[in-house]
Amino acid sequence: MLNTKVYNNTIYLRPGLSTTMIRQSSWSGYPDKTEYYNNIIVNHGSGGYTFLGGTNTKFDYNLFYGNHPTSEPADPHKLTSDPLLANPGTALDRHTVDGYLLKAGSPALNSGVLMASNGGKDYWGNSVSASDAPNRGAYNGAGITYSVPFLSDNFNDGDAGGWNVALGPAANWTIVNDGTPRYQGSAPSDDSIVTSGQARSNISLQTRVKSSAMSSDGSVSIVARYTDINNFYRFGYSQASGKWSIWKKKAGAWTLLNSSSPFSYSLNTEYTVRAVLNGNALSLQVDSGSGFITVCSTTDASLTSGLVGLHTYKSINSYDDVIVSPI
Ligand SMILES: [Ca+2]
Ligand SMILES: [Ca+2]
Repeated sequence: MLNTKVYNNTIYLRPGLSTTMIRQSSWSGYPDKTEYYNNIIVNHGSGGYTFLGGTNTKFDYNLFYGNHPTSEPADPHKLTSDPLLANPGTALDRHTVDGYLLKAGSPALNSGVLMASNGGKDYWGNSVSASDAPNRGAYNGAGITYSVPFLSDNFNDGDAGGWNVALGPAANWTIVNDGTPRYQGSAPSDDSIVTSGQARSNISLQTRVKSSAMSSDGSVSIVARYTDINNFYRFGYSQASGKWSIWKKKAGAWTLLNSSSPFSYSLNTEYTVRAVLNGNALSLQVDSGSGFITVCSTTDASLTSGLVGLHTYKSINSYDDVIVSPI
């Protein structure tokens, strides 16, 4: 391969990984004159660079941040300051990459080198000028001043990438469409949980939920601080009690922590619910149509960190617009 240009990528390696950052190898001969421009390479792991027999490789105007292995290449216009990625490490799939936007004040803004025939658009559809210096990295818009959630999924890409079935048959979970794609848990007679994200402590977990069937002892819930199927908090509505409740499952044992007053929950009606976990303060909020009201709250200190999840027990529920935000 001759004269390849690799430019305006954002590469992120999370802590604990040793994945090679860039590797050249022989594909019926080693590459010659490969040039890397305007890339952001964040290395919080221990991955290095391997060029083997590649020749005339050039790096310029790249930003290298985090760990700097001895194999990291020289670069005449290298930056090593924090690129201020919005919330890196939060992508579920290629449609949930806003964590790689640049925050206002990023040193990567407008500090790249102009590339000929750059295609005119970045990954998000922002324009890329044919005459002005671009950003470094894959994002070419202005620095953002809002915060990007830890996790945000509307399932509108038709898949549930980033979600893992933790309990029950995988076939219980499918994307359905009622005008917008939603993620449905169908467990009319059993128990199912899917989880996503990274272990976190203090969060707001919000989703829209709609039940199409629920047995007399069924429930619909969202889950937080999940470490395994025996340890998590559950926030949801139980048909048996007719109330919203917060439960704890600790070392496999269920504890009902608190419940709301009786609630008239309707099938085929969408509710927007939110669990807020702040230290040992736990609350469950439901959107009344004119703002969220806290229907149930409690304190418990026994589970401190974990994933988020969706829980369906003896019911059929679809979830949409899952948003996990820092608080
Ligand atoms: Ca998806
Ligand atoms: Ca949707």
